Amino acid sequence: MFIDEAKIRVKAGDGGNGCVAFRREKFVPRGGPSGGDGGKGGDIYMESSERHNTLVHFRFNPEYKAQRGRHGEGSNKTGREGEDILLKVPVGTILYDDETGDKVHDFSRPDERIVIARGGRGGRGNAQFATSTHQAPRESEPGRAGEERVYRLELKLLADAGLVGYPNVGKSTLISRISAARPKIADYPFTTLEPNLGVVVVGRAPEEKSFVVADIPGLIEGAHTGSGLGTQFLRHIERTRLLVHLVDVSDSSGRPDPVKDIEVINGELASFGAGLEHKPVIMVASKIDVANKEKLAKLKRYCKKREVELFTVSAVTGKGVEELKRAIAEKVEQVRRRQAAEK
Ligand SMILES: Nc1nc2c(ncn2[C@@H]2O[C@H](COP(=O)(O)OP(=O)(O)OP(=O)(O)O)[C@@H](O)[C@H]2O)c(=O)[nH]1
Ligand SMILES: [Mg+2]
Repeated sequence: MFIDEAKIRVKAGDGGNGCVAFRREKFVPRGGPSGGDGGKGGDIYMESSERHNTLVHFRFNPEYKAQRGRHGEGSNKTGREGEDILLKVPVGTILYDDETGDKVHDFSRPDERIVIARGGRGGRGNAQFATSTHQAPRESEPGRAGEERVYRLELKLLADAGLVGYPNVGKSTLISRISAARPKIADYPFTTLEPNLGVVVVGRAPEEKSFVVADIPGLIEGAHTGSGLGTQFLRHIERTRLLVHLVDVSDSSGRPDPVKDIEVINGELASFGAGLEHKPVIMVASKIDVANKEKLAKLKRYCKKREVELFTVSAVTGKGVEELKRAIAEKVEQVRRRQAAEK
């Protein structure tokens, strides 16, 4: 199981202080108390959202402080309330109190909203302390402190994009280039035996987008009948929003025809029987630093004819990797929106 985690510290706004003041009006010799109450401090809310998929935004930004309430003023003016803060988390996030380890909330559906730190109440102004026997009170209250807490967030990751292709085409090299995942990479087939998940961040905070990519073992002809590592692990990408299909266009693949490679892999995906062949695909020509020109040209013609998006990438030199990252992020977003609308 792959878990994304983050720790955040939240501090709700303090309440504003109550005010001590007395009315001063012409012709009224001794005005009564008129100190207003302090405003309430801002609350901090947490809400589940279908537009978020990972917790990385909290890693860049682990502290949140809501605005304090304004102090009360004369003429019975209550201080303005502090503004609330709303933190969005992906559906599936589980919130724990970091100190006690207790589970606070399980965000299992979209648009669930809870308060995670309550703002402090405003203090009462002296107007509130007046009684018939105590007509000129000089006391007032300070605002209460806003709640301060440390939480741990946990999210079981589901992949948005699945890397597919023959063994040795550079799937693990690519995921290690675009995420913090560090799978084993080696110059022989079937290096990857278990799926690896990585969180990919595109753009800079606060506008960054993120998605989860899965690197799985390579497929070969006949995988659906058990050749190589079989197709069992394809269930890990059954629910991804799209596939990224890597085709080795160098001579190291030992296979002469990249188009045949694509057809074999597509055949294996279809044989798996989960509809993987109908998922949106981004095609990637990999190892372009050592590309065989004819292979690359043939792949380009094939993709053009079929109107399939093709990116040319070297995971070793980094060429084309940024463009690919952005394209995957965009397509993930598109599919995510479409799926949310269909619900
Ligand atoms: N020249 C070059 N070599 C690459 C590139 N990407 C990967 N390689 C090499 O190709 C070999 C296989 O890379 P991996 O990332 O392990 O391939 P994989 O697709 O994960 O392979 P399996 O896990 O066996 O399915 C390694 O020796 C990498 O160094 C690239 O862009 N250019
Ligand atoms: Mg691998």
